[in-house]
Amino acid sequence: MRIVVLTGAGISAESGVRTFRAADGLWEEHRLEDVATPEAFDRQPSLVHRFYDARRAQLRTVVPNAAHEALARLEQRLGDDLLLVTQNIDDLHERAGSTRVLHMHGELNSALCRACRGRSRWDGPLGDFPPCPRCGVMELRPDVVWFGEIPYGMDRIEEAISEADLFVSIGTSGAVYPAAGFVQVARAYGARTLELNLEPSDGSGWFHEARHDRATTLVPAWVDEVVP
Ligand code: BJW
Repeated sequence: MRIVVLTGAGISAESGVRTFRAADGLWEEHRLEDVATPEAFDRQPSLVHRFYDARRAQLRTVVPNAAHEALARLEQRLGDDLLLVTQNIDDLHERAGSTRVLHMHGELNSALCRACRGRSRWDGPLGDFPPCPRCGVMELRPDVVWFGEIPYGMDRIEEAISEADLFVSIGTSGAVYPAAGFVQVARAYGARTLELNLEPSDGSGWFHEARHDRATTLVPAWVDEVVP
């Protein structure tokens, strides 16, 4: 069975990583227009760097949870028949043991040079405007996909969804496109679709089946069903 799993902020919530749209979410403290658009970075690069530098530093204080671990176990059994697409910029899937992870919205531990377009692994802060390790120009930005930018890996994602028997969406509000539309793409290609989320997402009605509870409860139980 070929499976495409899409994850969002909800899968990392129980590890202590804040989601975006909850009452205590990141967008409560920051207007997304101020920190998550290329225009915001042009206007106030220091503010945007502070936002991502703090999240990158916090990442070192959290660990994967049972939901990340269950998906790593699923990959061990399914191998190439599983593609894990994540909207998350944290590295908790990899630290749990997943290797086939596509970060469609980029990664916190990566920097993108606006001069040479090179991507470099980056664990420290960017707010002191360090030079690009590749070209030396001080034009590094967080390697994340902001509103109005094209997500990474769209061709590979569409190909995998077109071949999938099952599409599973975990811990995402379904508020941000194109990820929010993957369920409709999957259905158009004939896949069965399943939502695992704390509450019904914006697109919950598109799924053949929806289960609502915490990811650390739902995901291990679902993985046990698929690979007993
Ligand atoms: C739990 C839980 C627990 C909690 N267990 N569950 C009008 C209509 C349609 C589209 C558009 C439009 N105007 C503009 C657009 C496009 C725009 C868009 O979608 N805007 C919307 C606001 C409408 N999209 C874009 O601009 C994208 N690019 C694009 O479309 O390019 C064009 C193109 C595409 C494809 C091909 C060719 C061209 C880019 C979007 C970039 C999004 N970037 C961000 C920031 C990334 C860096 C960062 O992390 O800071 O990505 S925004 C933010 O939202 C982040 C997330 O990945 C993304 C999704 O959030 P997510 O993961 O769903 O989190 P939440 O907080 O919303 O939800 C968490 C869920 O978990 C909730 O449901 C909880 O209940 C649940 N939960 N605890 C289980 N314990």
